[in-house]
Amino acid sequence: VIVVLCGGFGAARFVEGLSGTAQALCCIVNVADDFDYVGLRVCPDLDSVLYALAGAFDEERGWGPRGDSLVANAALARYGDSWFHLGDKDLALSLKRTALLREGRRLSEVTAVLAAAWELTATILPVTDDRIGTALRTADGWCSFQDYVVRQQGRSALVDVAYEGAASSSPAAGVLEAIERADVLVIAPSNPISSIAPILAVPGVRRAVAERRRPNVAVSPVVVGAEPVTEAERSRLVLRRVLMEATGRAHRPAAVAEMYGDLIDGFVVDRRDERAEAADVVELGLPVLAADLLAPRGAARHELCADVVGFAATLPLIHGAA
Ligand code: FO1
Repeated sequence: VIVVLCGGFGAARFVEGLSGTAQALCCIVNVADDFDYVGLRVCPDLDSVLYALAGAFDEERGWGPRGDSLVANAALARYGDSWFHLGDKDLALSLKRTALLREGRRLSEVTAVLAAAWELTATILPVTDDRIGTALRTADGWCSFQDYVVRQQGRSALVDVAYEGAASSSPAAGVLEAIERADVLVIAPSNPISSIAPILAVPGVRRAVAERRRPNVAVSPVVVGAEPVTEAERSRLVLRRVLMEATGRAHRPAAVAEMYGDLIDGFVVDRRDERAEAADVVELGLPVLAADLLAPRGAARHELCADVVGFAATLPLIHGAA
């Protein structure tokens, strides 16, 4: 079994490449940017992973299923509630999720029901069933993640980041077991501050990753040597840079490797960054694989994912040694 720690957009491309390969797949997903929108529970990262595994994710737009319409969103504009562009099909998913949650079911159970409706073979686990939230602080005070990123369009400078509720949350059933048992654990190329850090902030998760006696690898979300192509890529890059800089880090692959340093046995950088970045990662004591992280959908992406898993399998265990 391969376990992947996932955010949304960055992880979506990666898990799509992993699905359909020989090994079973379990995605442990961030929920700290979930929020309530017009009375509905919206879970952007769970949904991006679900659509990606179903082969339906709209990569161009960066969220939701391909070919979705915005009829309800346009109608909501009348009531001043259209800042979050939840498409019509996507709205249906959030409606169903909210209905099941109101019956008293846990988010992890609800996610399993939704994944089954899409006939997925991979497992999708929210890291916790509890409500946790990334909070961002600007000069005007604290605000929620979606408020800052989508409603305010990330206009003001960030000075701090916090994971509300994380310290008192518990991992969802199956999360720690999946981490313990996985043959390979991959930290997806997701935002280290807003996607991976909240997963690791759920009590027990970081320790379970550190105590594994099988390889852990991380894939760089940062590619320095290529310009973003789509608006979705550009906005994720800007958000990642702002969050990394606000927390005192450079926006570089080596800085991401350093963040995960005590948890991983190897790090994957884009081949365009090999010359500029690999030496600094090796300096941290980590073996490096250079691969085409921008591989387009289809065979190239499956190959990338197979290479990452193959690389992990060759690594001597160095994590948790400190
Ligand atoms: N991101 C945006 O920048 N604007 C949107 O209108 C928007 C709508 C949206 C709807 C459903 C969904 O699952 C995700 C959506 N996202 C949108 C992306 C989401 O907010 C991401 O969590 C953040 O943009 C950070 O990656």
